[in-house]
Amino acid sequence: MSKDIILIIGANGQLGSVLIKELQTIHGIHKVIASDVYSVPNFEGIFELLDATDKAAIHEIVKQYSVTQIYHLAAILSAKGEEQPLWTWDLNMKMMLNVFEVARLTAINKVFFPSSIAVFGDQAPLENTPQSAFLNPATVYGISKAAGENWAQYYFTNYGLDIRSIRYPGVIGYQSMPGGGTTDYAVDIYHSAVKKETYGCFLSADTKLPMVFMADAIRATVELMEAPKENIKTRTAYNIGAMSFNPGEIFAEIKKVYPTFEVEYQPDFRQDIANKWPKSIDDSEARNDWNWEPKYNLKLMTALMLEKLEDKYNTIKSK
Ligand code: AKB
Repeated sequence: MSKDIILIIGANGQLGSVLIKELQTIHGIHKVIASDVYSVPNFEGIFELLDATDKAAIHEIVKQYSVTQIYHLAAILSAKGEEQPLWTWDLNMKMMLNVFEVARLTAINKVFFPSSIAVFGDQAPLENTPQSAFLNPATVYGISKAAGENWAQYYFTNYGLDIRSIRYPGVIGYQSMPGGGTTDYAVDIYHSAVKKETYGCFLSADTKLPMVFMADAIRATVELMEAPKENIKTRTAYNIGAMSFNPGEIFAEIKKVYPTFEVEYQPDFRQDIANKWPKSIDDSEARNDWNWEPKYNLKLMTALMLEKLEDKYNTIKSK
């Protein structure tokens, strides 16, 4: 069993709520401290209420539990962020810099900070977007992630702080719901299909975006964090790719299982965000440096999403 004590900030979010279980399995349930600004009922493990804009509060938890690693997952995402740009910037930057500063001043040996494909804008090639493409993000969320990547590089260069990061594409899982993102449609659509509702899609049928299944996203995170330090050549954030599809293609895949399922396309402001994001990702550096390799494609993921969501809704009905 590992000697590390892990603090997860944003443990109730889409990724955090799944990652926490994986980290509990790897490190032991008493070695993982989950934290968020709100609590969830029946949480199994150690949980602390934590507002990450309060640096002293983060410091206190790190001291209290002798934390050695932090996964900082809390952020306002792309679509929600556009509603209140300055508030989003303040919040995302403050939480992140608080985490980096506490890590610098304590015995933290590794930090995980998620970045996103939102760092790219219309100056980057849309297909096979390279690791080192020019970054001109069009959303406040993307700007905050691009700044965060540069801060990660700065803390590594100047203080030797081992911060590791991934530019996540849209993450799709049955365990948790995303909130406030532009790629959220690719989770919502499965829920509508299983509930036998018509889905109102906020992106057009041909809007291709890169996506990753939750199991692959979690494995990527753990593999990056466990990779030997000398293998980590990118100190901003790694591109990872897994699959790319558009709403029309995911609809067609679902329709094979639910022939009566229907989608209505009602593009809104999120269409403009998606239009500037990569359609597919060149992740050769992640593959070379820490052997990243996705396992799920659209077909495999759809089969699993529908099976697991059917179980979930049937259990709810039978209660
Ligand atoms: C979003 O849509 O904002 C996120 C992301 C791609 O970072 N899912």
